[in-house]
Amino acid sequence: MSSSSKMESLILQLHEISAVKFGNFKLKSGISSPIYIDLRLIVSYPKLLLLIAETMISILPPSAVHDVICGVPYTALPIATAISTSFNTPMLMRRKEIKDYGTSKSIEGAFEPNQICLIIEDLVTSGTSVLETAAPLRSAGLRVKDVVVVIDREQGGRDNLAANGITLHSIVKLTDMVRVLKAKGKVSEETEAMVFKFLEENKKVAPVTASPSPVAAKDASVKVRIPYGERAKMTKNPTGKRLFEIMVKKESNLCLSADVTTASELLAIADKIGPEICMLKTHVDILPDFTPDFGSKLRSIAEKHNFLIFEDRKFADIGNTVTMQYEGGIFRILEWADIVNCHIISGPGIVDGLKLKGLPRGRGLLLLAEMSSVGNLAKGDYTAAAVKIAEDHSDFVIGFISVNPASWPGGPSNPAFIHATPGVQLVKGGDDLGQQYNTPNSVISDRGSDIIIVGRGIIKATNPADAAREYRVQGWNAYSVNCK
Ligand code: S5P
Repeated sequence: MSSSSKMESLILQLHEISAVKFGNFKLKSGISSPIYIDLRLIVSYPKLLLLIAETMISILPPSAVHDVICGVPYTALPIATAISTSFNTPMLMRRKEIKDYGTSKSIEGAFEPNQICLIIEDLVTSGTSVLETAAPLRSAGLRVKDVVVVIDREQGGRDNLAANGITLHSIVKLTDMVRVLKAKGKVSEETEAMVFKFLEENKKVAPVTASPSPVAAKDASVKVRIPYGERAKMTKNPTGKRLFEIMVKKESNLCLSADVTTASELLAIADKIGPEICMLKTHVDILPDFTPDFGSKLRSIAEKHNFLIFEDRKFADIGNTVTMQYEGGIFRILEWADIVNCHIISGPGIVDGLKLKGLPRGRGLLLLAEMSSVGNLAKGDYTAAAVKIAEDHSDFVIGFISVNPASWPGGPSNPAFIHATPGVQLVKGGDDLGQQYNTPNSVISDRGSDIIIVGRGIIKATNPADAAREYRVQGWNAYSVNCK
């Protein structure tokens, strides 16, 4: 059989088992599509599964060499298994949920650093799922350069993947598939026209999270955001302005939460990850070897790599007390931290207190408007009160710690304010103590935030520098894709 008749036979078999359906379907990206492809069904047709597995490998160019393969969970797992056993290629599995106990591995299987891993996927629309699998593979030290899929929906996935250094290979493109089905009398001319029109109108689907927020799902492909550079001109606070400018200069909206256990480790990681970040967040009170020169040492690293220092002090007391906590004590936070944050539980007096000390030094303040942990009380009226306080003190308040600013009534507020969001990892999940994680793309693109704050996702990675680069690239792509 020639390769094109093999392809036709495969397309017809997929149609035969109803893996290709025509109608009106809502896709993962939120858009409605006249065609829906469900390759989960192939597990019931072992011969077809094997044919797909063999065809996938046969279409790869010689450049797509690989040592191991990894299927994107879950639909592609049986395909990857079939390829693995047919071609005697070792397989890896990516966990969707990372456990915070045991080995906490996100990749199962044996591999060596720098081995090349080929990703196997059933279908690509925006490429999000492939990127979500590539990221932990890369963080684990593997190289990912190619992905092979059964069907390319031709809706931007190829470009989104290429932007992340991954070449897409597909057995069949959606338009070719519909053309074959039309030629074989399986679909009408109207259906064919409808699918082509849909593809024409939806050529570029922004990468989105596995579970987009309802707000984002409505308009995931049409959101437009004001560039950080423009917003730098809107803010009244010099530190807020510098932060936006650094983000533009370094193409980074990544804040490292340097939650390590000693000051020396903190300084080492700041120097190592510095080139990737716009901001470094500290919890100075967890460092047993803190010395008075800590601040000046960290500041010289911050100057070297051009990032701001954010002490995550979460002040919460009355105005008079926080002035002393900010300036005095052992830590002398005011001396070295460009940015601090506070709760608003005690009312606006806390901002007045911090401002008294911080504003003359040009420092900035973030208000905790929302929190990432399960069952926290910072929502609704509380969040709205934070916005009001910020507006009243826009010379000192530079923005918010937020979780889903797109869900706030009226959206993420005045663009002069910056949103920084903790609870970010490459896969959605949580820890055993209430932390909840969303992906960089979900936080920036769907939830309308500006900065991803990442702690353990980088600190605990096998190679923190590689992981930081991956977060930076994902965070930046999620921003720039919606930026006009
Ligand atoms: O709501 C919040 C606010 C903050 S500042 N949730 C958070 O997790 N944080 C901080 O972000 C938290 O104190 C920690 O330093 C960091 C998240 O770390 P990770 O290891 O879970 O990424």
